Amino acid sequence: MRKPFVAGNWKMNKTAAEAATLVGAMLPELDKIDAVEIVLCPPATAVPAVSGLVKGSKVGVGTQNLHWEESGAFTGELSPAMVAEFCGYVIIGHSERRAYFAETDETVNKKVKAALAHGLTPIMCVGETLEENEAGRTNEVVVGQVKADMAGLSAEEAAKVVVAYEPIWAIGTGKAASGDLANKVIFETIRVPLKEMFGSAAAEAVRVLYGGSVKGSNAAEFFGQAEIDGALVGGASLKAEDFLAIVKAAA
Ligand code: G2H
Repeated sequence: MRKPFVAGNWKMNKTAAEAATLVGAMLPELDKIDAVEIVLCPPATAVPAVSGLVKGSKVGVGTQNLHWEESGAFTGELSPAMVAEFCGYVIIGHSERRAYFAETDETVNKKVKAALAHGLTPIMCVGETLEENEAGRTNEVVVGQVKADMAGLSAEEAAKVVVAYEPIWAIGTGKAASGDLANKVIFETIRVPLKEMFGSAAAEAVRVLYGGSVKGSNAAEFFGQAEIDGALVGGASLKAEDFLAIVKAAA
């Protein structure tokens, strides 16, 4: 049995002060929910504040990126140890980073390995563009990402990765994939390749999330699917009542 997992990706929203207000509004309710692993991923400047506020609760914290090197002349970057000082999780390879910040499967793979080496749980994002989807290339693209992004991991390491399937055409557009379709894509392009790469036990242990316009009103449709273990939530994670509704639907 895989424990349901819901992460809020706040993207570039909320100052540290605003983050504290949001956490204050939802933490008491979130902390009552034992059945779901809950993670908040604020922007880096709000991470210390959020991490301090959730201390002693069941809620975890993650950053939205990290660099694979230990230290050095990498202006603007965060090392794995810097992230691990405050967080247990890190989002890696989000489609916005791939599209706007030149993230590639090679850098995603380095970041996943660096995160695991520092005891961080990677929330590794994959997904096809609208163009690839319409050209019937979804399976080829997502299988390629899974294989390249998780290349060289041991089965034990692979089992710790949380994979988020985010069809790019569904991100922030209000146009979510249907639960049935997301389930089918996840089985064919994530679960099956993971089994080939790492064996059944590891493949069955990996939590796979759906991401892309998840809301309180459609969350249950995704969480009712056999292959979907939770959600990576963007826009709806910025309001306490919306995020709570999604986490409750996963419980
Ligand atoms: C996809 C998702 C969170 P949203 O990017 O990663 O965002 O829920 O706003 O579509």
